[in-house]
Amino acid sequence: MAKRIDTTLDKARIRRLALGDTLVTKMDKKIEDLKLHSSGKVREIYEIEDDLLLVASDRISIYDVIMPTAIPDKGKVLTQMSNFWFENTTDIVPNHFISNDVPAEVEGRAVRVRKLDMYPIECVVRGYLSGSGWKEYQETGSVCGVGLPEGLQESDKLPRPIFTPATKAELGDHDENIDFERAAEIIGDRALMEELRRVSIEIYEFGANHAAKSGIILADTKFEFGSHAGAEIVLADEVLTPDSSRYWPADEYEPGKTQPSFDKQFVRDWANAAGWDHNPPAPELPDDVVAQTQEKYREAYERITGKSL
Ligand code: Q0T
Repeated sequence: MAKRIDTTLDKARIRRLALGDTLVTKMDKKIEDLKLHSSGKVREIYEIEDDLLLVASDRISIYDVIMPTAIPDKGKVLTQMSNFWFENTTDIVPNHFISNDVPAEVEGRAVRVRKLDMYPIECVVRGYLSGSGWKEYQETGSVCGVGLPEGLQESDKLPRPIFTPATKAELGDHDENIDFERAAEIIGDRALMEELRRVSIEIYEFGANHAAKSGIILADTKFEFGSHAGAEIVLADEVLTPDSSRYWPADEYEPGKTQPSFDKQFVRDWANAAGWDHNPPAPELPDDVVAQTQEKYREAYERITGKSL
């Protein structure tokens, strides 16, 4: 009788073979041991090995000022919403997402991403006329060199989404709207700029169509792109979150005026009623405004992703 090979595997070995050793190794790094790469008003970027760690805080900014009171779970909601859009737009463009394997203290509100050479342009897409777009339209009849029909009102839906690039301002400054030709000069490659415009509009349309199914208007949004050795266009930053986009409740949409923000309206209304002049320091938020705002972020997350937080 031939000698039989022992094929008995213990449970631990089966698990290792199925998952791979690296996948079962838990991240043991601490944020305090990482080098800070850069920081914004509401998030930080750290270096981690050859990659970056994007960490979203629970801080909220209103009228470009950071409030002294945090909104619990906001960082987690924005990170998980961005991850949802990354997962669902890979047919349109590759992105910088690597994994959710992050230090325990920032679990859920951080993402490990591939380090890219960033293009120094904000790729803004607008489906509705709001903010600096509405301001520019009233002054010139166009936005970033894109001509628009006469007689549009504030918050009107545009005939089709438009690409309105901007230059990245230093922290505390406002981004400057530029036309397509200026953006192409900055990038140094017109064909590449045309592709960034095409991809930006396609992601926006995908996001806006998806959001519309759950009663949310994605009025406009800002994308950032970079490149690496194997890919000329890689989607970076956070994608289609309420911090990088205007989210409006569709059932309250009423063109001809400024629309309420899906997520930040309780904070704005309370701060204005409190008489705040929008200059720092901002006032501490009362508990009920924090709770209502926390609930709006949770609701946006659930309506967009179909998952519960
Ligand atoms: C970046 C290389 O200003 C920013 O963040 C402030 C907190 C935006 N930013 C993005 C990068 C990214 C990303 N995302 C990347 N994948 N690779 N740089 C740097 N600043």
